[in-house]
Amino acid sequence: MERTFVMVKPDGVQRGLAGEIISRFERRGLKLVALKMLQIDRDLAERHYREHRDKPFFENLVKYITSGPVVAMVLEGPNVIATVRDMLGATQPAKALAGTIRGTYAVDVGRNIVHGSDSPESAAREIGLFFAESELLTWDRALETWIYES
Ligand code: D4T
Repeated sequence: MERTFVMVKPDGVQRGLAGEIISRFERRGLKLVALKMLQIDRDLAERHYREHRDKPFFENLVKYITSGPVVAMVLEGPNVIATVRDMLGATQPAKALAGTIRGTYAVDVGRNIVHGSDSPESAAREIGLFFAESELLTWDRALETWIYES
């Protein structure tokens, strides 16, 4: 069973879109196994975005992601990493397909409202950065057989 890390960024929270974004995942049939609100400090931001530390946009990225509360979550299901990435739309919102989250709510790469892990390795790393093992819940969903055939 695959897990992915998803985060409504400060602009998504400020714009009152956290509920709408979580709701999209729920309505799709994806299973929430962890959820919390927090404010990211500089140390966590630098660790989360370590692959971008030498990029020209890094400083602005850290400022942005630490600028207000975020809503972090873990979703679980078969192929959930790719499914979430498709639902988010392209990193550059101008290229995001209409109907995706970024294609519906965002226009600027520096304000692209939501993050989703891009690989199993990133997902494991990011989940570990934001959640303790005890915060990841194992629970039986009553609707499971109406969402997945087997
Ligand atoms: P995140 O990680 O925020 O979900 O974005 P993606 O996974 O979709 O894309 P990414 O890692 O390539 O970019 C991380 C983050 O940096 C911002 N960014 C990116 C930026 O401000 N300017 C840029 O030119 C790029 C490429 C947006 C997302």
